[in-house]
Amino acid sequence: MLLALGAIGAGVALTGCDSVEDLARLGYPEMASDRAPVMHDLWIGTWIAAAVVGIGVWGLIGFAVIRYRRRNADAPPQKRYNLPMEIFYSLAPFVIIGVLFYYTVIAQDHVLSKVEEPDHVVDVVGQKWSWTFNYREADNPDVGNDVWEAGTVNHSPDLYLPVGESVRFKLNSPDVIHSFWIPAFAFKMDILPGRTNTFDVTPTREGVYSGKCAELCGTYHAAMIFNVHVVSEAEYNEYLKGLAERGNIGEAMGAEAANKNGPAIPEAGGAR
Ligand SMILES: [Cu+2]
Repeated sequence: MLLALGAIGAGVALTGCDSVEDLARLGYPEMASDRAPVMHDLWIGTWIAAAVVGIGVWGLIGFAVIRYRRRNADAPPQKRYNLPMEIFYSLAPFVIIGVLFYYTVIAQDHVLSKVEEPDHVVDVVGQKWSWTFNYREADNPDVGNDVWEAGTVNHSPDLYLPVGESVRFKLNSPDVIHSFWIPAFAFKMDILPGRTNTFDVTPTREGVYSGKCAELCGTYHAAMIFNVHVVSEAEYNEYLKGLAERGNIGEAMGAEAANKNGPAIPEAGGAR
């Protein structure tokens, strides 16, 4: 028990939990999208399953240590088996995996579900080694154009999203496999060259969150960070109008186009 408390204490210290709410989420990020709660429940459920298994194993170890402790100098019998026990520990892992699999599939279906008509569409380009965001807002009377913003290795781009409105992300890569990840949204999806992956999400909480590439994609993978600003509709439109004023009208779907407004990406040999 002391060991367990010690392990929990060390875990809390190491993960930098600084409030009771952080602790209650067991390190899960603060939730900022409609997809996050179901992933949170899966996370907590998995921890509960792990705790039940852990306590059971510790209990059995303790029981065996005390019940079968050495009482005399004779060596214990070396060839014994216990059939029910062996069947149990062969089957139990399959049962555990089956239950976790079942709940994972349910959570996955929910997270991947599409909305009928997304309020906004953002074409994301993950290029070596930054991001380009194409906002498809030609039909939005407040903006009137498709606009884009591109980051570079030296400048992480900003992604603006209106709170409470659904967004469809279309993920494209002109070069290698990247992975689009906003931890607070509890969502991550690979970006594969030659194919467009899509997912829908509704940001639910205003704030600034971090986004990153979750696939080791080359030399400057670590530079593939971006800032996600979940803001009011008015602030969103204002920001996109600013992009249009900077001349970022139309689309920037390739790495070359994406990098034209910043310093060139340093070429790295063998990064593919
Ligand atoms: Cu990447």
